[in-house]
Amino acid sequence: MLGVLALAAALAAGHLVAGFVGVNASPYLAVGNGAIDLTPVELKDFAVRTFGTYDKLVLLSGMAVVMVLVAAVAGLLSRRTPVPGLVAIAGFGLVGLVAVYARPDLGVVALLAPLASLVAGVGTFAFLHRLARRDAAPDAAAGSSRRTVLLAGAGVVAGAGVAGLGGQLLAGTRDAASSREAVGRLVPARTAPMIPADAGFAKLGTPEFLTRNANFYRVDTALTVPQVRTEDWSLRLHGMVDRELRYGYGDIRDRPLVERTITMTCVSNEVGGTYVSTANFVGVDLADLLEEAGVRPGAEQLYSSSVDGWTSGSPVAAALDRACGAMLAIGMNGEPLPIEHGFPARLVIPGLYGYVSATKWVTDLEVTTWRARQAYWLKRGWGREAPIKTESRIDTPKGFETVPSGKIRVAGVAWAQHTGIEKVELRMDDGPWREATLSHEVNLNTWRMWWLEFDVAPGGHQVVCRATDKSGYTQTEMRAGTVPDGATGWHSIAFTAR
Ligand SMILES: Nc1nc2c(c(=O)[nH]1)N[C@H]1C(S)=C(S)[C@@H](COP(=O)(O)O)O[C@H]1N2
Ligand SMILES: [Mo]
Repeated sequence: MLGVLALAAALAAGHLVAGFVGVNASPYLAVGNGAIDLTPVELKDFAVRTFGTYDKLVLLSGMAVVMVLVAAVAGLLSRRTPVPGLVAIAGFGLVGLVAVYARPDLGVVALLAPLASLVAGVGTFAFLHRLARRDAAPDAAAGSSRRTVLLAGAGVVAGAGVAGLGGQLLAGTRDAASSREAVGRLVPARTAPMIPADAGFAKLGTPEFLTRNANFYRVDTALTVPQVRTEDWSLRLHGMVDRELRYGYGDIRDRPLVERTITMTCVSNEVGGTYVSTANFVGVDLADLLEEAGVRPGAEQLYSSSVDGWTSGSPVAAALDRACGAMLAIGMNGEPLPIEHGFPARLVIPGLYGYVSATKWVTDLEVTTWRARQAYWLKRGWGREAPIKTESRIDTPKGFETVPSGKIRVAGVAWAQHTGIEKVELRMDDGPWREATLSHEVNLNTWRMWWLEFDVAPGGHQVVCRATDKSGYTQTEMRAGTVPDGATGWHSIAFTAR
């Protein structure tokens, strides 16, 4: 119990100080963030695939369980002498210090948080241990001093609760929600064309053509969503350019804004997966900003950084290609960017997986070469060039669903951003490939829905889909995993007709 109490005191003290020096300095979160950065790529990919958006909750809970166990065992080993407990708590403190020190987005002041943890943890353990030992001494007035230990323990719990909560409240006062509300309506000078009713087949079980912000898939390494207020935000554009530029939020907002309908996809999307969503993004042309700065010959990589230290490398050519429509986006589906999708500003480069194109909370753009800089996921084994692969997915029927026999409609979605979908074919059991009806094409950078009717007899069935894009490429049947540059293979669904 003493070990766990000391741990609670340590975490709470660190969290309180982090309320002043930046929430990511909280040792618990810093260690979690450090764990994310150190996680081998296969494990990270497994976590994203298995736990989805809950991957962070799973990580934090796992850490909590491990810490409580270690603290409890250290406490048990400290019956005679406080040394094992002190060593364990100090060890935790050191791990916290290293984790905060290693964060690219935290300064030296942030070290105060893990230091507070170290002092509070060690101090609490030594103090409670002394009280408890006195209690166990042969000449102790047993009852009264046991009560003292329990009272002290309760005091620690209360103090830790207040400190932890205080840290949480302090961090909350710096959140970006009110700044986001103050942005008001973003009115694009050029709006995206209206989405026609026949762009989707939601009634047949495919997704809505435009994904609501709340349903838009989310993938990032941030344990706590970065809180950046517009008044604190700026974007530095530098490197191999004729003149370095810096934009404030107003500089971007006051330019003529464009709106584009774009389907984003994550490289961690498995065949049949859901890390694909579509939105109307509002912002400015990345090519405009790059041309203002003047890109020098020999530039290859647009290396972008987020406030939280995450980085991404995109081909400069893709960012400059006006036909591609790369953006610095500040709005999404008629609202300022949601905080978890990168408020105040993010990159969106159609046709490339998110990790090489879609930096959220972006504050720095460096025009450089591939040799000079290596972005976050590149260092961890993912590919440098990562165009989105042509894919298709069956949404109805669901896997292992039972449907009435007779006429059934199979429906789904396909995407080949930048190239466009030419056709989607389906094969039921060992029948011939048949072409599905495609939805209205909104633009080449968005997904397309499809459906096809089959007559199915009672019994088990298997339906497979494959898309062909406008370059003439048909999805390969060869199954490949997501690492290093995106999964391949045909999506198939097994179902039963009754
Ligand atoms: N700052 C930051 N930006 C990021 C990431 C990240 O981890 N940190 N993840 C990228 C990845 S892998 C993807 S797929 C997209 C997802 O964007 P979304 O969460 O808005 O859907 O954001 C990209 N931008
Ligand atoms: Mo991603």
